[in-house]
Amino acid sequence: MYLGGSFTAVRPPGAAPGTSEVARSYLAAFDASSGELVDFDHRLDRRVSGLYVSPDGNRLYVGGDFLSVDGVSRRKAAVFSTATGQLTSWKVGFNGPVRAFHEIGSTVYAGGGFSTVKGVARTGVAAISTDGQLQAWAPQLDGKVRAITSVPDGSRVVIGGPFSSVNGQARQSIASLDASTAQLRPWAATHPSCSYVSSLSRVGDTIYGGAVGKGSGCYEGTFAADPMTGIERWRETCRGATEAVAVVGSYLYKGSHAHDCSTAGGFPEDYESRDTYNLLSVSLSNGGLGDWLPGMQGSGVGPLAMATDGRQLFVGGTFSGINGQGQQGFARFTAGPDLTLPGRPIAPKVASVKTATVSVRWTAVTDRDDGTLTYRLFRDGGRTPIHEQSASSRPWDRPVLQFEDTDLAPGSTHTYQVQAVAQDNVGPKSGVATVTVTGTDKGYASRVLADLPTLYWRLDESSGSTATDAAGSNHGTLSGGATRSSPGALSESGDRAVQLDGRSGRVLAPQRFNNPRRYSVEGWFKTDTRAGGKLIGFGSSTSNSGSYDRHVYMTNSGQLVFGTHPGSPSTISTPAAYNDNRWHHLVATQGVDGMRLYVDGVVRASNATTDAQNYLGYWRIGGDNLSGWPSAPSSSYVRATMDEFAVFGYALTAEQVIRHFNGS
Ligand SMILES: [Ca+2]
Ligand SMILES: [Ca+2]
Repeated sequence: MYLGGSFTAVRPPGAAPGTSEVARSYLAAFDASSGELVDFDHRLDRRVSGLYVSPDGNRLYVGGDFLSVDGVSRRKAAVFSTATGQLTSWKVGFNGPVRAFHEIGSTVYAGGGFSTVKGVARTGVAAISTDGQLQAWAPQLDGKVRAITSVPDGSRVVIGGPFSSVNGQARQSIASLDASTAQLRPWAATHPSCSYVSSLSRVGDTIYGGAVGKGSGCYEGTFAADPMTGIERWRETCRGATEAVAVVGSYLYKGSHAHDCSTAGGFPEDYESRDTYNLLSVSLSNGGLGDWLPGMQGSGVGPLAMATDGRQLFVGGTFSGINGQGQQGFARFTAGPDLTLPGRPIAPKVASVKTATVSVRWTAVTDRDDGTLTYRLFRDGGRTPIHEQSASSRPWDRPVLQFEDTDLAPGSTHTYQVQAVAQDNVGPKSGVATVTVTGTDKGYASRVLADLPTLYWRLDESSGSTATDAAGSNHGTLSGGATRSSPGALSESGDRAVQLDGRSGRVLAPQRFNNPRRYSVEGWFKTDTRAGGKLIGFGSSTSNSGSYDRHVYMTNSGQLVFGTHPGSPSTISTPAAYNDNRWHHLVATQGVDGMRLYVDGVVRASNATTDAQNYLGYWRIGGDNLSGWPSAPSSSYVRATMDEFAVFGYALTAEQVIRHFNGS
């Protein structure tokens, strides 16, 4: 394993900076299995920024800013014998840094930021024979080359880098060239002028690459393309420069500072104020984000280099740690054993509101390199789980899981603990939750609370503008034409509700939620409006939202529509109208089974849509934007009395919905 960079010393893993250091001048070699430093010690006078081993394994090409090796002149490029470790006689001077090499037959193509090679004009890329003779091959570029690969039969060279024209034709940051004549060959995919291709890797009949953007909103993801046509098979568009890629197994690994992967099924910008994920993987088949998400510390960019021996992944960059452990500049990831444990779940939430039954709910945890975890639920300190279930989770998408423990003795007390398991690693057990089993079925609010709402506004206050959260601290705020103290939906005395005027009245949750994809919204409404309006919604803004879906609105004729926006509106509607001035119970759920819309305890409409629009938003009752939605009503704000609003972080089951409804 050869390593090049800006370093002047290396030290073993775990050693503190300045200790156990061995001098190495910008270039070093290690045993790829043991990590032991190898006796390959050459004195370069400036940094190394490109390394390449010939396909036959005999030659190590080194490029960079250096001018000499072991006191001998080598301007920006040098070749070493891998068998002896000695500098070879190959001597080709460049007037600017060399970043990339690619050998085809007896020709090596070199790319970088130079404009002459051996004193002859060559901009960004040149062809040199393996015995050091400059070839006539000379494409005309207007920029630099960062990466080089070739098509499977070696007849074409594909170059990537910050350039915009080749041979007088517009070619933005990627081009395919005849390996003999330097004439342009087809490359169908285009790249925006604000980004450039930083890395290329061909595996089999696919060329993979990554891009760096030069401004906000620019393409900075990865792609897979047909080598001969340049037609892309997929393009992954996470934001945050991709500096390096490597293919191992069925994933493309990328070193980047990804800060918004909402378009790749991942996290949106500003997710929990966390800036970046530096180490990610995407599926070779479709570019979808993988489960491998190690932590990297100490660097805002990169990793800057990735390499593989087909089984292990080697990562280089300016980082100081990996997964919270000291690891400066270089790290190795192996196929096994599984090193990271699942996290420790917080103690489950337990409640008993139904005779002889306990509801147990817990929030999924994550594991840095496993996306699907199995959960074991233990009762009363037992060694054998009473229940097991698997679920997928990501740091930005952790579902709430649940289990109903039935046939328990009323009055008995039980404890519950949960733990997560991944591959061979058993995570730590959660704290203990204790509950006493009820002998009688409890009322509406107890039933709702037992199902662990994310927020629950009873709307019973008689004054002020706060909608107190009975489940926690997501207290809502009434605004516009929202008035208090209307008689409530429930039969219990003292229940009150909020009246919305249909023009500006609404109640807004203060907390932003990240791209809910498994959730339920619940509430009661009473209206005789003929102008429709939004009853419950999710939107990106605290005023008129730019992104808005996961909403239930009433059409002018009184039908209810539940809609999400996974690229385009996906809606389900009730056949019946509900603007009859009676109280109705409304629940809308989305989860792995799709979307469901319940009215008065019964499913009235459903579909299989599991996705929605990816953004950070606020839950609300009352109006918000409805522009562009099917059968949109005259009014985006509903004139209605609303009560007992709740949001859950998972899809309520039909049994839970009817239990709530029957508790009213
Ligand atoms: Ca693991
Ligand atoms: Ca109420």
